[in-house]
Amino acid sequence: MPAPEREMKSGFVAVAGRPNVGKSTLVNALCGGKVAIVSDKPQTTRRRIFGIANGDDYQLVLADLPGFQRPRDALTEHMQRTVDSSFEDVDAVLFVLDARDRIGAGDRFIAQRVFGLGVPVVIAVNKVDRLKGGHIASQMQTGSVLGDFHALHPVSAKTGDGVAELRDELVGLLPEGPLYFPPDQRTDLSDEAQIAELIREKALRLTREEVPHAISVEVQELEEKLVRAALYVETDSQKQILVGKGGAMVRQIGTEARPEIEALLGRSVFIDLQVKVRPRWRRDEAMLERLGL
Ligand SMILES: Nc1nc2c(ncn2[C@@H]2O[C@H](COP(=O)(O)OP(=O)(O)O)[C@@H](O)[C@H]2O)c(=O)[nH]1
Ligand SMILES: [Mg+2]
Repeated sequence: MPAPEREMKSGFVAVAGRPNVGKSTLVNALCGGKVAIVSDKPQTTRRRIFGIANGDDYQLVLADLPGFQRPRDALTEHMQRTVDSSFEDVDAVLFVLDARDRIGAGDRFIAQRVFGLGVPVVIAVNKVDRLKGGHIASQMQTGSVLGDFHALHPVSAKTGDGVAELRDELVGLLPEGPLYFPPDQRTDLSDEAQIAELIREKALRLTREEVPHAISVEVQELEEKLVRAALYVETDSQKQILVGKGGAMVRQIGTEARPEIEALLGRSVFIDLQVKVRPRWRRDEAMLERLGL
């Protein structure tokens, strides 16, 4: 007799929370590998990225999202539209709070949105590695009045504390369903898009003030031994910063990105980065479309 088919649970969970609370870091931790780039600069996540946690009998698809914000230009407007549409048709919401910050108007604004969706909301109080027990307890208490939540988990995306329990909780909320992605896949982004994001992450880390927001990366060639990418900025002075003295900054970006790009591709590559000025690309609809934003 053939073995009975194992029951598969699968579904989608949208990840909500203010900028910088650690949504992307937590998605990476839940998926057991890096799918989304992380930085201490707001607006690091610009588009929706599916992070996929695969188990023997489940497939949990997490939608990592930009933080909620007031749109200021075409880019941030696209980002907010992405956030809005990502809450349609999800099986649950993971609402991430920062254990270190005061729970405030920003969190309550998001709470208004997510508790009205009619799906279970799981709250994660993240970054507990930075706090003592007493403070964690009081933060959990404050978080718990945000709405009628299904469960509340203290976690550290950084150390992994509480992450397995949180994953089990979310999987428990999924209906029976098919595999939406091949079971060895951890994200829906193409190799080109993942590489562009990794390069942008290093550029974000190495720059400050207005420069990070002005950077976009496009992979233009991906060959057996070569990755060619353009880093776009909006002004000549931003370009000077990104190029650095004698090209030192852009070289450093390539050096830092290469190990992760090679790990992703499973082969060694030469990385050719060019910094280009594209005035006002954040307001340019055609450019945003080209960049997948
Ligand atoms: N100490 C600590 N830092 C964290 C944790 N999770 C995220 N971070 C840091 O918080 C910052 C924002 O993280 P990110 O995932 O990009 O936040 P997002 O904007 O909500 O996606 C980064 O500097 C992370 O390294 C955590 O559990 N503990
Ligand atoms: Mg993020």
